[in-house]
Amino acid sequence: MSIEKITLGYWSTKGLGSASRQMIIYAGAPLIAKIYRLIPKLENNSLIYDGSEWHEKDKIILKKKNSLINLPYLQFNEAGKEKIIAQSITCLTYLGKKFNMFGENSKEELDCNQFLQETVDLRNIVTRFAYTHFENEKDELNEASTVFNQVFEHSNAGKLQKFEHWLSKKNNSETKLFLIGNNISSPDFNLFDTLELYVEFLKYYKFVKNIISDNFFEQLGFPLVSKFFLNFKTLPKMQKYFDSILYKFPYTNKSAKFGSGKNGITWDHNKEIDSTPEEIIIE
Ligand SMILES: N[C@@H](CCC(=O)N[C@@H](CS)C(=O)NCC(=O)O)C(=O)O
Repeated sequence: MSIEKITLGYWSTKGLGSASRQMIIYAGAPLIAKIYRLIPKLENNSLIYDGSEWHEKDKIILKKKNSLINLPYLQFNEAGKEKIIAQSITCLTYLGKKFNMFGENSKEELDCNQFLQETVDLRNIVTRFAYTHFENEKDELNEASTVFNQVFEHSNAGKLQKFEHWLSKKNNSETKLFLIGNNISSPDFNLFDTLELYVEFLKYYKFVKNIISDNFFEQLGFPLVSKFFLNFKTLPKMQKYFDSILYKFPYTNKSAKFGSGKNGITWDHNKEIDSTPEEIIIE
């Protein structure tokens, strides 16, 4: 019996679609990545971002099937019926349950839910910053320092110390390190994807001295988060994603100040054209 294809619709960026794309590929299910582009355009001498590839086409059609339609969305067949769901965390929960990557019992399932929300909080701090356009560089660097402190400070107020503390309570003799139990689950993908965005941030704003080595989180005093991150990169089933064009996508969309272009820089609409295809199939 062939495995059903799963469609994941999202912009031509990693953003909120990336962790779901990774999960589908990891599970070995055929992925149809529907891609919508946000096109920067000059209108009356000011820059606007045209999202009509989504807003004026598929969104109108899919809204008839799901009033809550948004990006990302998942479209799949279940028991012969077509289903469409929106909300990134609902997509990750659905995929986790479908692929047995949502904990082994009810306690672990609750932990998966907690960690999905915790990873949302972690991601939101840098995303809010990324989409802010500052008056000047000084303001940008000040705010980057605030983000850095909020995430990396070691007091109980810091966001990342929660993950380090949680991992320190686990039995770390296992060579593989996951958030919940001994097996991979949905929040692992969301944490990994968010950590990659922070790596880009740390390098771009020079918060880490050694950018050659991959152990950024260890350099900042989070050895177990670092172990989790480095371990995730070596997982054999992740390699297909790393080899794909999806992994090369920028983190944020064209309208973002940080991460919309290569290596954290802002997308340069004068020089660059987004030629991402409408559909990327990974089988
Ligand atoms: N809470 C939602 C947020 C979704 C959202 O804000 N999507 C943005 C991209 S990150 C979008 O452009 N949506 C398309 C739309 O509003 O139609 C989720 O987690 O999926």
